Amino acid sequence: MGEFTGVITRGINNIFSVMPEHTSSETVMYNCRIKGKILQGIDIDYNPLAVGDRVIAQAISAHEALILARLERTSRFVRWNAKRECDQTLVANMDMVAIVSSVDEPPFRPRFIDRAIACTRNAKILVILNKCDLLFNKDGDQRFRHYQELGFDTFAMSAFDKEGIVVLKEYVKFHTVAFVGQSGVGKSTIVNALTGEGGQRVQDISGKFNRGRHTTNHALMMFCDGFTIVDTPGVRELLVPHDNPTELAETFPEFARYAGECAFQPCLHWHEPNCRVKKALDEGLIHPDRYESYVRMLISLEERPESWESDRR
Ligand SMILES: Nc1nc2c(ncn2[C@@H]2O[C@H](COP(=O)(O)OP(=O)(O)OP(=O)(O)O)[C@@H](O)[C@H]2O)c(=O)[nH]1
Ligand SMILES: [Mg+2]
Ligand SMILES: [Zn+2]
Repeated sequence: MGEFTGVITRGINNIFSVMPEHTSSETVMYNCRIKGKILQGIDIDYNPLAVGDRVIAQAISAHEALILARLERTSRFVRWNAKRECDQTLVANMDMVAIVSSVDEPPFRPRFIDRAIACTRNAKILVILNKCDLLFNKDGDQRFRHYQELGFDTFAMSAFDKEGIVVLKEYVKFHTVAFVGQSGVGKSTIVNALTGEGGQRVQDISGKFNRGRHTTNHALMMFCDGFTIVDTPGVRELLVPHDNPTELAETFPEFARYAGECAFQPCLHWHEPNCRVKKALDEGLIHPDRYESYVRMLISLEERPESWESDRR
């Protein structure tokens, strides 16, 4: 086959599964390593390749190839890896990120959703509330509905309810969707219902939900009829990437309408005087918990060691 372009569907310990483009059968999958271990021209990152990356590879046998280069990414879901002190791309080139949360087991955590939004670069967002068969508290319900008021697509469902899955299928049709969220919210259960195959393992919980257990331990891309899905492992903590902090502010659509009127430009809407966003907050035009969520992310950026700027290059 020689050189070909393909997409990474899975990566474990620097062995990547690559599906060549323009083939319809999943059986033609290549196990790949990076040629020479280092990819040319790629920024130092936790991992140079992520699921969804398009690569140029060279076949060395019927089922093995070497990855020569990574093509430019159109989008990514990226987080800060605190242990390694660098940004880590979890999924690349998806056009939609489905941020899955749950009513309970584990409890609804809107600040996790806010972080996941801030980790999404250049993809449409769908905020999913799963486990709607469980009882939801009023605050949570109000906070979830706020995402819709902010202009995000939202969908409340139960993975066990077939009608909900049919509606969700319409949302994801013609898209490449990455499912992200805390561990145990039901990502794999939803993915399995959508794909109609028991591809990813689902954790069976009896009794109290165990926070520490992660069922899905690597991201996996699956090709379905009319859409493509990436299931990802749940993370307990999601830290926002170390970008320009103004980019963080831009992930809050409710700030945008006021940001142009701030006295300082660009404004972080924090300690700056005559900040129109803070005025809007005081006037009750911005949800206080969303603002709190923003400030916490901003502080987490400030707290990162300065060493990394110089380490990075
Ligand atoms: N009550 C209820 N339970 C659900 C629902 N969806 C999934 N579950 C259960 O939640 C548990 C966790 O589901 P998973 O699909 O493994 O969750 P996950 O988000 O993939 O978890 P990780 O792979 O660890 O990130 C399983 O016991 C599911 O049966 C739902 O809509 N309602
Ligand atoms: Mg899972
Ligand atoms: Zn401001």
